[in-house]
Amino acid sequence: MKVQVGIIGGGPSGLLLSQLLHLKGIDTVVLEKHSREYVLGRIRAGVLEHGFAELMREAQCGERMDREGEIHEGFFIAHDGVKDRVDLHKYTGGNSVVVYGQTELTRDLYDAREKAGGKVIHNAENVQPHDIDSDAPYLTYREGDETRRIDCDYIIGADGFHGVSRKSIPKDVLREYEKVYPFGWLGMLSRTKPVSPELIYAKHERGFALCSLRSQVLSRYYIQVPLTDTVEDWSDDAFWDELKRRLPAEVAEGLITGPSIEKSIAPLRSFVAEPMRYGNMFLAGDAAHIVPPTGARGLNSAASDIYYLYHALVDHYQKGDDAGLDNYSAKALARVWKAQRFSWWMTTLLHTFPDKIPYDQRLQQTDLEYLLSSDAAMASLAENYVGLPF
Ligand code: RFL
Ligand code: PHB
Repeated sequence: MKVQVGIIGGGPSGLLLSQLLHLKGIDTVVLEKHSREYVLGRIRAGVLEHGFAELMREAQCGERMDREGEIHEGFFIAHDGVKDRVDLHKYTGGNSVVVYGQTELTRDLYDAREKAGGKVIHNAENVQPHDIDSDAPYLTYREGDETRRIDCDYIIGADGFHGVSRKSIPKDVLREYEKVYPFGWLGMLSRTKPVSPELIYAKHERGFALCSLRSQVLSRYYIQVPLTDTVEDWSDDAFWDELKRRLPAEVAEGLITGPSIEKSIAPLRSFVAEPMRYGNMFLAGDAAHIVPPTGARGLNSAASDIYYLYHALVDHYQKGDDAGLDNYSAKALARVWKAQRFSWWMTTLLHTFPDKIPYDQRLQQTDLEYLLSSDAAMASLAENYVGLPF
């Protein structure tokens, strides 16, 4: 098989790029290691920035998002038994975010690819990029007993943090920056009415908590837990009790509990790999960078990579202009690092760090007091949360 662009990974990054390129007449194949059901079973992001929503519409995949997603013009920060509102709309001159689950968004992308007859190969085993530093790169993968080969002009590594593409870049070329936090998030999904119509990020000495949602009948809650905890350590009752302890009393009193549909623990990590291009292979999304979920930046950063790559590839195929491809890594990384900074800051502001010295604790408290008393600080938070311009 020969295609123009071979994409490794059928998560949101790979599927969105494939769909956008298809609409410009550029031929792609997506090789996904897992089944569609497996990919759609992973409960992940819930908050989309305006630019991402626009890209979904450009990909002709925005219809259900616009119908079922919720526009949020603010969120709350709870601390010391009270909650303060961050007015995104006011501080960004009218901007907002869309609450729409990654699962639903991925489903919409799969449906669009299927409808257009797009080539998405599931359960592709042992995917390998070859000759990526040459003008004739190709992919191989195993299907049953057969090894299949796909020749392409470009390879896109959109295969997430544990994928194969980043690992194919020689060690002396790739520079990796990493920060691992000494805790994780235990997330739980439940078919209950959310405790608040807008998200609540809660700072508490027992640990951070987040009240999020997927719709007005589907809640998503998180609590900070030690890395040594497992899902089995947390019964539904224990989760609800701990969540309540970390919320202001008036919020906790209104919390509707119920059985969990899903529970999982995600360790918190910041990671960037540079450069995001090697030869004719380009990295995008979690394959190149990870943030702790506190600032809701992960999926949104992936979308900005896709935005740059999409325009760069269209310029190449339609105008013979390679400037976008040549600048891709530098341009994407500039925005990636800003998302890193913001996610690190918001994580540091709101979590309980086991090894924090009293001086650091006072600084953290002061950081929050300053934020809540300063229009300039609020505007900075709001501008980053709704997403910096592409
Ligand atoms: P994905 O989603 O990991 O998809 C990569 C795909 O590649 C496949 N794959 C391979 N395929 C072929 N061959 C191989 N060797 C392969 N290895 C892997 C995988 O099966 C998978 O299908 O990466 P992508 O597309 O770059 O998307 C990134 C997002 O998934 C991620 O950034 C977000 O989920 C992060 N995130 C959030 N981001 C936000 O913007 N807003 C949020 O509110 C938000 N909340 C979250 C989050 C992530 C979380 N977890 C669990 C890490 C909340 C949580 C709890
Ligand atoms: C979520 O709903 O899963 C979610 C929302 C906001 C975040 C992280 C996760 O910052």
